[in-house]
Amino acid sequence: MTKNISLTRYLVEQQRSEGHIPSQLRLLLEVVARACKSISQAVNKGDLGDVMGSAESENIQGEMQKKLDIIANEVLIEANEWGGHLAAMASEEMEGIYVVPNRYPQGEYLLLFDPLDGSSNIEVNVSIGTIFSVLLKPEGTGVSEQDFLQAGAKQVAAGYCVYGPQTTLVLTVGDGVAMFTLDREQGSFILTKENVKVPEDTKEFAINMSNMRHWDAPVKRYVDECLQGVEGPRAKDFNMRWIASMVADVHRILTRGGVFMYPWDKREPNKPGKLRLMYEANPMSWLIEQAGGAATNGKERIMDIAPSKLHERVSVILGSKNEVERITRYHHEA
Ligand code: AHM
Ligand code: MG
Repeated sequence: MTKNISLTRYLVEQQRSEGHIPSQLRLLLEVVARACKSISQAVNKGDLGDVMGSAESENIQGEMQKKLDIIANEVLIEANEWGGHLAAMASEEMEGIYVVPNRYPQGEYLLLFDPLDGSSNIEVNVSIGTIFSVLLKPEGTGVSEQDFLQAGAKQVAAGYCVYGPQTTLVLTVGDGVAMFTLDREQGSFILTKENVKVPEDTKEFAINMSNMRHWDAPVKRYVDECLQGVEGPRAKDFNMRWIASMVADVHRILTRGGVFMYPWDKREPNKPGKLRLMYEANPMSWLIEQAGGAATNGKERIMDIAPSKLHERVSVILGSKNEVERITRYHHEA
């Protein structure tokens, strides 16, 4: 790989060679990356800055907000609202959509994000991240929440930034998955991996085992077979990981394979799952598919689900293809 390809150069070359990225989308992605840089700075300050702890408020999902949830949300909005590339934004931390104010030109894209994924890991200094998804606004004047309700297959760009030992931005515009590491001396994201591939088979699964008694039979069957190791039907020993930051778990899977599950469970039977479709499951599913993996809700491909509301939840099974297909088959057989 040619050394020192910045995100800017990568995007310009994508635009030139494949015509994948119109200039407005290129600007949008650069602005999101810039926002991630500044969120990364805030995350790194930790107890030295006024960024830790609870914000003493609740979001629309009934979850307590941390200061960093709110800071990251504001950084993304302020960075993106003035550039003329967006019509509106939606976030895990805002009930309704945020329409670009009249004082700025309106663009043709819609941006959705989970500004700070893995909030429970902030205080314990474990990797957290930002997840984003980009859609095109349907034709017509004005913009409404309805415009956002498009299946994941309609995404035109998706990615995440993980704030861990390194800050890494992972991106797809539908031409494979590329990873960029933040070079703090240069202040820019540098391409460090291209054509990322998820191995089709794996011996590693990720699920919150404390919910085991609440799972549905197909999930129990799959995990039980993994736990039986060489003595069981899978005839191999499995390893388990659970970081409780989806960005970090997905990053591991994009790096060395594995399967991630946050399935429906009986704790709140009326909710299809914990994770949100539009700004968590869809972008991660597209990245995983672009890397040769698969993503389903147990029954169907996540990216084919037609959303009925902005903060819709979904059961998530994603990662190494053969494993995801097996778990999906167990659901169909049940
Ligand atoms: P958040 O966006 O409020 O941080 O919640 C999503 C996170 C995911 O990153 C992670 O996979 C999951 O919630 C962990 O949940 P649990 O604490 O139930 O294991
Ligand atoms: Mg999240």
